[in-house]
Amino acid sequence: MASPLPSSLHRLSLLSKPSPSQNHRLLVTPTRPELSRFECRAGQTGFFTRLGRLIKEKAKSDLEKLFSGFSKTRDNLAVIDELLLYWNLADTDRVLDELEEALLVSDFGPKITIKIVESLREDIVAGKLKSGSEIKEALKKSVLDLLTTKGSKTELQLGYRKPAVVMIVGVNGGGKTTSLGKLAYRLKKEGAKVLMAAGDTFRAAACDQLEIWAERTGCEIVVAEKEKAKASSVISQAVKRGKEQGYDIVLCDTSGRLHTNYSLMEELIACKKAVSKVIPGAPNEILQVLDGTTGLNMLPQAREFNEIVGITGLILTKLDGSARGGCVVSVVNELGIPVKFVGVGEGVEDLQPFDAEAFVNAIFS
Ligand SMILES: Nc1nc2c(ncn2[C@@H]2O[C@H](COP(=O)(O)OP(=O)(O)OP(=O)(O)O)[C@@H](O)[C@H]2O)c(=O)[nH]1
Ligand SMILES: [Mg+2]
Repeated sequence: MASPLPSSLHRLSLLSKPSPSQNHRLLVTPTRPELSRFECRAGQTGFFTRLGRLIKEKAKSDLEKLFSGFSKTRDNLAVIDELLLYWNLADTDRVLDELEEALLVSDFGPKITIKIVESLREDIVAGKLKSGSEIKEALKKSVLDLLTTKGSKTELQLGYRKPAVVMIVGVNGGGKTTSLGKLAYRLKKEGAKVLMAAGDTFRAAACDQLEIWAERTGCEIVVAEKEKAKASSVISQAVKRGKEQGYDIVLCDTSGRLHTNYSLMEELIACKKAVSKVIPGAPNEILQVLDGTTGLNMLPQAREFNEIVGITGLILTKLDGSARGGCVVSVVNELGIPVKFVGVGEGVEDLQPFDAEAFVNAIFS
């Protein structure tokens, strides 16, 4: 997929600043063992817990971004307000039919939609909901419940040992590299020492794209020296360096692959194994990037990736360009995997930690 800057600029940025780019660029070559040793210091648990919490808290003060990121979905669902404004009991069936339509159009999916609408109908018939505003509140609460019962661990779980390792996986063009860059920016801003691993060895330009993110965020990066190097080898070397040189977090990019391509899926298994060989128990997070514009079509790929490598969290991207934000609820409900971040734009600050309540308020104005 296209990188965030025109390719002419890649070269320019790399060539025009030889020393910084050489500084941050670590080639994967056979190296002598480094002198520095990894030691698990006390208090590291606290560091990662604090980091996860800080990122989440900061996001709460940035609700504006989330709110504008979901504007298209909110526009789709605005019809619900009009429906409920003049709601009366005699009109229930028609109003609920139209509400159902609005949820379906926003990709909540048939299963969730029926569940929500039928529970509203029951409460209306039982006299528990007596006004349009009560119905709206009940609707928001049922969406919130769906999100929080199955996908509650939305903070990054980085374990207790340094470096924590995060692998980013997904199909082609979903926004993996961009999300990795934005995540590095957030982590770095909170004081973490971040190392990037250019594990997309499949596409020649992929490494350049990640290098631009490394420069932009001031992170170091491990890249393959040779073309078509094994992804697992680059990732393994990066994790080794991360361990030896006291990094807090190693973020590993991987190449895009279709969930139906078994040999490429096997390569992912190899990457995961290579990480755990260096640090038993790692990777701490395997985050799957899902393209929000594909709506419910993302479900089969998410299911397959999860079965093969075990996904610990989801990053839903491009929600700013999508009116199908309801798919967030379906994905969480169907897979029971938490959404950890949402991408709401192409800028460096446009990766928002997912907060279920803020999401519900952003889609139902
Ligand atoms: N609007 C918008 N665009 C995004 C978002 N996330 C990524 N993109 C854009 O999507 C395009 C693809 O992003 P990449 O990060 O290259 O995707 P990838 O998954 O790494 O692609 P491959 O490595 O080719 O599989 C780029 O143009 C990004 O700028 C987002 O949240 N919102
Ligand atoms: Mg990529």
